[in-house]
Amino acid sequence: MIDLHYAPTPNGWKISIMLEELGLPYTVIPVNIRAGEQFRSEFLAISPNNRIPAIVDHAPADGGGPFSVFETGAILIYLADKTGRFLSRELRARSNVIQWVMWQMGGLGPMLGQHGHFALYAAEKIPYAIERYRDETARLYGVLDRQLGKTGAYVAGPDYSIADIACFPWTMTHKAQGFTLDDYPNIKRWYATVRARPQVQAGLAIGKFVKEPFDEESRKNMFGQRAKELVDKK
Ligand SMILES: N[C@@H](CCC(=O)N[C@@H](CS)C(=O)NCC(=O)O)C(=O)O
Repeated sequence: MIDLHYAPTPNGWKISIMLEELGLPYTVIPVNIRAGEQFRSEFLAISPNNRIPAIVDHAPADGGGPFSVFETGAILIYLADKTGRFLSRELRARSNVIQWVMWQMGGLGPMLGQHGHFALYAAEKIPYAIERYRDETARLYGVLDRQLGKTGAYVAGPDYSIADIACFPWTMTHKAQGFTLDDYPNIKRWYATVRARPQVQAGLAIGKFVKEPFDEESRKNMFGQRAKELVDKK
């Protein structure tokens, strides 16, 4: 059994989608990040960066005790290795998938996250920051569109992989962030294919429960973090 410490956000959905794709039994443990539950010491013990999602595998392949994993890229690779699915064992195909997972982790996720922050959430609208991250988002969409044009199928090649699972939930934010997929025909084709997968739909349906109003308290919990306060705030 796997515990999924989770909130319904693009990073959370990567792992709920992966677990649905794999058909592994799992228990959802909600972490209300708007209420500051990511600072609880029990959660920090498995996710020291105070971010969701994280998993605890109670039956790891080495037969040892429960094993926890944080960071979605690491969780996707761990689950793929555990099951032998969505990540080839062949040298080049495996490296291609990992390259695009890293691209998502270091580029697509953080840049779209910052664009969302400055364009949609920040109380003070700073034109330089909005423009900087909007340009970077557009550049990254261009990179993804060219790659999908090259493969003609999925992000890292002909097969659906953890690279698709990593990228898809972030591209779901395109409308809210003021982008249209009409400008990116290869992403548009891929997006429709991935979204139609029943396992993706099932993953996205997990945990609508934790959506709560985004109020001043949420703003403080999520945007007022300073290094020393992180440990055991709650
Ligand atoms: N690089 C991390 C990012 C995770 C992340 O940013 N999670 C957000 C939700 S999408 C979060 O937990 N935010 C809580 C906070 O900002 O305190 C990963 O891929 O796991």
